[in-house]
Amino acid sequence: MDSDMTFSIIKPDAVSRGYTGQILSRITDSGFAIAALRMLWLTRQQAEDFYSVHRERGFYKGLVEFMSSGPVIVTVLRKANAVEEFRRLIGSTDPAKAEKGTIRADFATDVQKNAVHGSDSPENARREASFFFPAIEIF
Ligand code: 3AN
Repeated sequence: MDSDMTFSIIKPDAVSRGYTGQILSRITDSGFAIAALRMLWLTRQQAEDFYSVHRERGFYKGLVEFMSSGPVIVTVLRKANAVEEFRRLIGSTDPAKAEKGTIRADFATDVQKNAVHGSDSPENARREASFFFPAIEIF
């Protein structure tokens, strides 16, 4: 996994509202190649482990509950400068503050149910991708 890759989750709110196809189209239309993709339903334990960096935050418990509330789509995406480019495409954490035309501005509900996750550094992209995919399944 190199610095031209990032990791993303289409979250339970967006999957359950039927936005998976539109969000994947936005992603590939923006020049990202899909290097790995899977649909799965996180257990509470997996959600706790994935978000363990936020353990001390007030929103942690609610976040774990939400992320394990329904199926998600996990993807590894490839593009030059992928982490930064993807965070630009999805917009601010709070959709009310997200720039017009971003995925969160168009598909998210609120700061928790914010439709998508995108890694915040190449190091975290590597860690998060390896949480779900063995290297042999990242193309
Ligand atoms: P981002 O996903 O934009 O990198 P983080 O890493 O600060 O944002 O937060 C991880 C996730 O935690 C967010 N995607 C969101 O679902 C949830 N979250 C962040 N801030 C809040 C908040 N103030 N209240 C509720 N949930 C939050």
